Amino acid sequence: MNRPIYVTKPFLPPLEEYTESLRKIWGSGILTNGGPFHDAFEASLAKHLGVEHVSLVCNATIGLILALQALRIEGEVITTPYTFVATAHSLLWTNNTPVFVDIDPVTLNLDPCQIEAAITPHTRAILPVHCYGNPCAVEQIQEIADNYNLRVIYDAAHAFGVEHRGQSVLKLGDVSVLSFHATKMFNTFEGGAIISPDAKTKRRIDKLKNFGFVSETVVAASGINGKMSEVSAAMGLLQLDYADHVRQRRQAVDARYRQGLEGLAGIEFLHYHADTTANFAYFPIFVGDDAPIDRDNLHDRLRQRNIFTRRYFYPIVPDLQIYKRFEATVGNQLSVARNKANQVLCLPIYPDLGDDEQDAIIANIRKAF
Ligand code: T4K
Repeated sequence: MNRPIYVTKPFLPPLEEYTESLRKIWGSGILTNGGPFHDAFEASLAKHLGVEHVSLVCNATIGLILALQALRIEGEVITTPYTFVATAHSLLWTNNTPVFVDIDPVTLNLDPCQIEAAITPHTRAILPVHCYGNPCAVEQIQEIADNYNLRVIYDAAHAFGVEHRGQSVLKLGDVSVLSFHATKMFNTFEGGAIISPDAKTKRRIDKLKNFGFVSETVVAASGINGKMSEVSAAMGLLQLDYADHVRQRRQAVDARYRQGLEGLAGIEFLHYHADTTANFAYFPIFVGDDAPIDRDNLHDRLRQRNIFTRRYFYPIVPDLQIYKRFEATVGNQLSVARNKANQVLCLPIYPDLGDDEQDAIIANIRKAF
């Protein structure tokens, strides 16, 4: 390829539309701290997602920290090893101990059958990730949480617009956290949102994201600065108008890959459950032992041709030096997660990806095989 193709390229609305919003911000002089764009985006986003209680934040990492703080989680938290480091980092920032439990080989999410064995008297919560926007085993996780009186905080960084059985996945568990980072299917440059189950939890999060201020002179908790600025909120508000278009384009890219790569020996795709309305946030392939080329060679070979795939999520979090002390406590010692991390390659997927570019990616993979 002459032009590099990256794993993603942010969708941007027409510049003139955004300039119009900037003009308003320039006119008002309100740049942050819950301005008119913040409030308008928060309300429109809730409507778009089909949820009630949304708190915008500056990014999902802070969002996860705020969610854990708001629910007063302190102790051991069961989470997945197969995720971006931010999931586990949020636990360390809140003085929690991550307990890594292996994933299911099909969903790539926390294996619900292995959760109970990891529960101890110190367990306070479960922090699952809807990895690649593929919903977790939500019913089983909730049943375990109810039986053991645990809270469930979903890292829904990838799950914008995803539905399970016709309902937003963001309504499940105690709290869900979305990411609107530039690399996500819905972006506000940087940003995110916390979905609360009730107005009381939202109010607490809204205070915590503003340093814990209750009034000008009263600070109720050691909150943080987690606010979304007006330029990001204005971007989010515009992006909502294009969210359906973005999803449709992604779906088309997903379908073209599945068709183009069909029949290659040793390659596997992500399978969505029949109950899932997917958002096509990522297109991971898994290069198995029976493939004629290994994952890293394929990655390097594509890179030489200006195609930049990513190994999300390699290495698994507990294999990072700083997490080695939190060794796996149960089951098969994370062998599924480690195996998948060794096989995964996320292919470029974004609305602007041209058919010719995608066909070149497919042709290069076929040639490598
Ligand atoms: N939980 C989960 C499960 C997550 O995946 C993430 C973040 C979080 C929590 C935390 O969310 P935030 O706090 O970030 O809201 C990226 C993102 O930085 C990160 O948000 C994301 N997950 C993670 C999976 O990927 P990198 O290091 O891969 O990004 P980078 O800069 O290498 O970008 C990848 C490609 O995207 C580039 O090669 C080109 C393209 N790109 C990137 C940026 C930033 C653009 O075209 N424009 C851009 O502005 O981490």
